[in-house]
Amino acid sequence: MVAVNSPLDSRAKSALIEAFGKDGDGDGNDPVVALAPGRVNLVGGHTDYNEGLCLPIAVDRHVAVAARPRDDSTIHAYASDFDEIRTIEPGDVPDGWVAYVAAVADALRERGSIPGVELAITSNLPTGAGLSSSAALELAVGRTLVELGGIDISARDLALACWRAEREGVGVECGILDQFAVALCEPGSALFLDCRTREVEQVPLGDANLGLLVIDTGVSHALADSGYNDRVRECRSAVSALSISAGREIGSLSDVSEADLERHREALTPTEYRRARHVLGENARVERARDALADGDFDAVGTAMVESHESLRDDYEVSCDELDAAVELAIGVEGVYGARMTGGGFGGSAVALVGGSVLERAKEEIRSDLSDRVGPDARVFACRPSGGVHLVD
Ligand code: GAF
Repeated sequence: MVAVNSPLDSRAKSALIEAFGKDGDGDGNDPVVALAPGRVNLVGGHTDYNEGLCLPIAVDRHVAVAARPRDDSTIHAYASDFDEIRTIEPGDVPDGWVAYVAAVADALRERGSIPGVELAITSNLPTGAGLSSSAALELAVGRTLVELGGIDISARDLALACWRAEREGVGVECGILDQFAVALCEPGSALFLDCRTREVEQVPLGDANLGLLVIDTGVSHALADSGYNDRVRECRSAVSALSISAGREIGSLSDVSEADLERHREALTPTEYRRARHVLGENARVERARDALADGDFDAVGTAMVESHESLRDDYEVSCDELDAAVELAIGVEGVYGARMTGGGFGGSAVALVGGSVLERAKEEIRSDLSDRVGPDARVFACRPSGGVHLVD
């Protein structure tokens, strides 16, 4: 058994040996180990696939992958959380967690030669909790594969390859938020991401005494099975209707001004109108929150977070009772600047921005009411801003 208290990267190495033996079929060298973080998103929900803006922070919960090469092209993958070994050949389209491994390997084969590998996955990032565990798995696998394949690729291009893998290999029509956050966040900063230009700007948190609390509702979601792809389609149909009404090609909802949206409101169904109103308002909130964060005005960041949650709940309809209750609970606690759902929604987690000096007290206060107000499986934990995917010695 792998000791649960040892560092995650050591656990991944031990899991590799446990699953495949000391040397396995590999070359006897030490394995390559990558750590990829989860993320929270301060503001900018469901804007990424609308070419909009986001403001994520990577957190210090990770997926670790330890891998060593084989002399064939087969991937043997072990997930310690499921205690399961799966074997995949190039081009296979398997189900379950290994679908992410297969899709990333296939996407990277377009960039160079990927050897067969034995790999082990360990994690302290909850899955299905809206903290980007899928992207963390993709990036951790991808980082080890490019290292073993000797492929020269930037973090940004690795993120794009993993994004394509999730869309084409797993069937989620996601935007680039998660893969970019997991690849490009830097310790001590939030990442201002423009999903149209795919340019990023680090927004330093300075020596601000800030804390993050994650409230995992315990209501699990899988994007592929949730209403996520429906929202993507609703936004697409709003764009088509607006293009016809305006008599010009509109690329995305982020191309539309609030005045244009009102002018062409009649061309949209009430649902399309509310989806569009969320996206426009959310982009504006991200800009406000980015400026406020840079100015150290955390009350203003918190206000943008709460407005974001209300818009996701009422206009975008991706929240649920447990997420609403988690946000209500958090914003009632002294020292909490703001809170909102994070991730795709329909379950998962809320994130709260909290003054660092009151973090422990706020966490305990939230914890004491969690099961009554949010649900029996809910839990709260503190996390710190972290850096993006990296190799560990
Ligand atoms: C999920 C998706 F994967 C992201 O692309 C993003 O759309 C997010 O939901 C909502 O902002 O995490």
